[in-house]
Amino acid sequence: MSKKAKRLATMKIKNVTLVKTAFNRAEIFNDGRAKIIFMGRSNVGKSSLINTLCNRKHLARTSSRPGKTVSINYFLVNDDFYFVDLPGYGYARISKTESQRVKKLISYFFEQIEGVALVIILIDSRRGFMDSDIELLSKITQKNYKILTIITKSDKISNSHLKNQTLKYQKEFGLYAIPFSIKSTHYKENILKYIEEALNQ
Ligand SMILES: Nc1nc2c(ncn2[C@@H]2O[C@H](COP(=O)(O)OP(=O)(O)OP(=O)(O)O)[C@@H](O)[C@H]2O)c(=O)[nH]1
Ligand SMILES: [Mg+2]
Repeated sequence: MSKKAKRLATMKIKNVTLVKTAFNRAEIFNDGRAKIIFMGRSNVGKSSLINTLCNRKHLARTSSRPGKTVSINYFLVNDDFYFVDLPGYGYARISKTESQRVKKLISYFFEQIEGVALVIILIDSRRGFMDSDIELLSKITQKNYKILTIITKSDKISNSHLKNQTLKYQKEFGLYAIPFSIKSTHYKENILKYIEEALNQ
């Protein structure tokens, strides 16, 4: 069976393993497998989203304190492709040195990385796109990656506000947007379907 046909038959996430943690440039690695990248500000909910998609509570470590993920984590899914959890950026209370380190590591990562099937940018439903998001997005838009916006913590705002926000971001940035909340199973299938389509393109 072709890889594509196999994915269509098995997009259910069956197994997932953390195979690599990169703290610095030298540790960033590439292989032939496709990658789904999760990027966004500290505390926006990247690691929580990965856990929900994989049906695992503690696969990627999460915290109410911003700056939990400090390394680039590669999770191998179904022995086929990677979910890559990036460290968060843009947290005001983090030291300048640490903030610079994270930004440089992410920029370098995007310069080096191959096989990107999709970049998922996570945006907090209460905050919207912030300067640090735009700064990093502008660095990667030249690369012509397929980009998906996920509006996180959607349980924190009303449904009508969420609808307006979703449409606004789609219009403003021309990026398809899907809401998400860890408190509902409602959005997960939609996101998995989008990921599956990106992998098969
Ligand atoms: N109410 C609510 N809280 C959420 C949601 N998603 C994540 N959180 C909480 O937000 C906090 C941060 O979540 P993480 O998944 O660690 O965020 P992150 O983007 O990985 O953060 P860094 O690793 O620091 O960059 C945790 O306390 C989560 O429980 C959501 O949909 N709704
Ligand atoms: Mg994290």
